[in-house]
Amino acid sequence: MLDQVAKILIDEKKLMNRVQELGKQISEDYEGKDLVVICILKGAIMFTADLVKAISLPLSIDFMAVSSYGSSTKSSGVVRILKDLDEEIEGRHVLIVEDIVDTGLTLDYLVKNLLSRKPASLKICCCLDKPERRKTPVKVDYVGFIIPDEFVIGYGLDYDEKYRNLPFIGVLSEEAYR
Ligand code: PRP
Ligand code: 7HP
Repeated sequence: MLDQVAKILIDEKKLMNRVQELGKQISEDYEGKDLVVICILKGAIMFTADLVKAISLPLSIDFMAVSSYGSSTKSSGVVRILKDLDEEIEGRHVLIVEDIVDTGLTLDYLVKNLLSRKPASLKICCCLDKPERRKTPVKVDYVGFIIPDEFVIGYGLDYDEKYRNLPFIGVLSEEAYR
């Protein structure tokens, strides 16, 4: 699998350090609040698992699965809900946790959808932000890393459902696309 990685963009140590910083900031910001962390499947699983361990507050975790990429490296622009939340979020403080914000279409859809359920507040925490690719503006409250316009894999991110289990963020080699 490693021979399909052109380069490592963010290594495991850098990821873990940044996750700790984000967890500390989120713990301060949500002190005394009823916090629901929403992990957007599947890409955000690794990031969410590490992030919630770095948050020193009582919280609940829920999951939503949406898809806009299918098996390609390009967003289809059409967001589909594959799995909805188990819990009600009305009156609660909601933090969406995503692996990456790219075109912004997924988060734009999610924000509109979740705001219609009347949470007390709604914020976004993303591990990676690729601002050059944005098609619609999205206000991301907590950002792990800003990255260039390269297709990345690992730490939850896939290409055709593979490479999610790499412990770092890497760039996929051109041979792997073929
Ligand atoms: C990926 C990623 C984000 C979204 C970001 O999800 O996990 O949810 O794309 O792209 P955007 O900003 O251009 O909308 P994907 O649909 O590939 O599903 P996955 O998380 O299951 O891999
Ligand atoms: C979605 C996505 N999935 C994996 N790698 C990337 O660079 C991506 N951008 N948007």
